[in-house]
Amino acid sequence: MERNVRILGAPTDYGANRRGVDMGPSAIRYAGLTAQLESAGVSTTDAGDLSVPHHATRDADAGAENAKHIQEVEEVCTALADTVSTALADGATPLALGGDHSIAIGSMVGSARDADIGVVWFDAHGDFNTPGTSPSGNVHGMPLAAALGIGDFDGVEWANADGLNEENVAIVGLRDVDENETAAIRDSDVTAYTMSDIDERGITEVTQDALDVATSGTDGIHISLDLDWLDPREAPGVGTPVRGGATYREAHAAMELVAESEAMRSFELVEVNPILDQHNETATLATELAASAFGKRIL
Ligand code: HAR
Ligand code: MN
Ligand code: MN
Ligand code: MN
Repeated sequence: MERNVRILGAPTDYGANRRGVDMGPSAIRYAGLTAQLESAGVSTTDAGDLSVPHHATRDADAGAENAKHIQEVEEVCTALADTVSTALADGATPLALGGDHSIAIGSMVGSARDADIGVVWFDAHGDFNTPGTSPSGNVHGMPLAAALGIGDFDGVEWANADGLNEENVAIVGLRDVDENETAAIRDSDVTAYTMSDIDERGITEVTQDALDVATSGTDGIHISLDLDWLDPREAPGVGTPVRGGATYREAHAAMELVAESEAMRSFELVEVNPILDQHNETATLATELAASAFGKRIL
């Protein structure tokens, strides 16, 4: 049966301190997302954007210093979780467009509402902080810990992804992790691959291992693609660029393996910041990688 991808825009930057990432959904659409997806042989439906509270209507310093704008993040993620879960119930594959990476809480909660899922998290960062460990208070550095109910997030109902367990989470591409975050990742049962692992073993083997972790005993997987996973030379339009990331070819190779796994249940593209981008190239790259993840092949 043909896959129908339902595009869900989440134009929010409440989880990040860089304004501009809220324009990501627009930039990714202008870059030709639907045409790219259709070239991968899937049909698409664009459900438009979730409504996100405007900054002008909210206190700039809302939320605790160690979890900025947590109320707005909750509102957006709760709405996204419902939209993702409805898309799945309708037989579609949700593709969420961020927005900053805090939206992943909503994607994972929705995807794991009626299923056991695994997650592969492509990112320079661990996103494993909690309000207790975060050096910034920005929630986009916390979504994995939140969805897994780790640390301060224990008992935070709206953020907990029921059908997701640490054993089925793999992080790929780490190169910028905070001290306490490193300890939390080590103490957990998630599997983490650094850029050094990719250097040593190659992207194919590492991605395949990550997919094995995520698919083992689960009903399907959520793929979270933070564009800062790529090297800033390929993806300059991100809020928190870190040198030494995945190359253009490595990123495509990884997404092609995602498609080959045939396990994808939900997908998201996050952290595209058009204000910091050059000629929308990061958004364009996001559309191309999405096509690879949905099975686009040259021959
Ligand atoms: N680890 C840092 C923090 O918690 C920076 C993390 C966020 N940046 C992202 N997430 N784009 O992947 O603040
Ligand atoms: Mn991230
Ligand atoms: Mn990141
Ligand atoms: Mn659980």
